[in-house]
Amino acid sequence: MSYHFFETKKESALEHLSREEILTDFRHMLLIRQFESRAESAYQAGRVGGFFHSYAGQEAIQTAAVRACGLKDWYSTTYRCHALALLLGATTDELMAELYGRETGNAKGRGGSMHFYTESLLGGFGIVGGQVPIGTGAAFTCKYLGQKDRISLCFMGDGAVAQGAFHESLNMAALWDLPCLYVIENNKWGMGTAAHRAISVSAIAETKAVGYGMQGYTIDGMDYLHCYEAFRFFKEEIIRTGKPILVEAITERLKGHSISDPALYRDKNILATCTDPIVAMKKLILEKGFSTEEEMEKMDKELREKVVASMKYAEESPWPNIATLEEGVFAP
Ligand SMILES: Cc1ncc(C[n+]2csc(CCOP(=O)(O)OP(=O)(O)O)c2C)c(N)n1
Repeated sequence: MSYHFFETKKESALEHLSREEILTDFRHMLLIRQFESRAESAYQAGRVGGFFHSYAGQEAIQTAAVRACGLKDWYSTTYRCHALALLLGATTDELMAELYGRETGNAKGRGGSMHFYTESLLGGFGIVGGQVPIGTGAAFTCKYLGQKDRISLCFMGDGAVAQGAFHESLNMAALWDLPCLYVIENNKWGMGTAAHRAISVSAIAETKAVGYGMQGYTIDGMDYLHCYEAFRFFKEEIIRTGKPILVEAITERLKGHSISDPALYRDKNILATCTDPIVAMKKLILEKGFSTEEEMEKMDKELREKVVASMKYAEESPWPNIATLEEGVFAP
């Protein structure tokens, strides 16, 4: 399928981003990939339980969004939440310990892989579309408190747009002029169902936005510079107009839906030929002379060691005291 992407200029992104910022974001992307692959191996070794959804392949989107919008906005996302938590300041120690179900974990071992949070990340959500009303509420807060330079970024998968909560939230956000940036990360699959078999329209954001009286855009989620420029523009637009925006970021998940999914329904040739955002970023850095192959390999090795050290930290951390099991959790 061919997409009509929002137009951005690479040169313009390079004018706004310093060498240090690009290298920092490359480092973030490598850290996310290392975290996902080491955590996956811990899962397979029986050290991690529950669900586990890897963000591998989608790194450029949230890395660029956080770079363009900053740490002060509100963020919400799906159960595929490891990357956003890392980008918003959670440590590899606390996240790995959370996966291991330990007291030192990000949610004291209560949430596991799908429920990471930070001061500005309102959580990963296990219910498809569950975070959309939450992200909308965060945008309402910004407006209610008169925080004119603050927006809410709400990430979701393509599967969420068929949910009632999506419709009600977007209608309300448009009606009340709420500063919300809704980002559909279209990795082309909702579990094992191809998006085109579940969603009645293509160009999801552009088509659906019209029905809410919003602006809708499609972006290439595999291209960091393009994503950065696009997110910079979206935030500026939301602040300028006070109105929400709906975006579809076309991407590819490099793994199955979750760790237990071997993705046998998927054509392996597509994966073999699709862009890896990290490889693309490496190419850009080499082209610009921002770093060398050796330096980048060294960076990757350091990050691997950092994540491996976090596995040791998690392993050695205490289990939650059984007497506190009901503390900090909500169950009706
Ligand atoms: C309301 C609800 N229905 C069904 C599920 C089971 N479920 C979990 S993930 C998923 C697919 C969602 O796909 P998508 O929104 O495209 O996100 P992706 O996993 O591809 O990032 C489904 C159906 C759920 N968690 N919540």
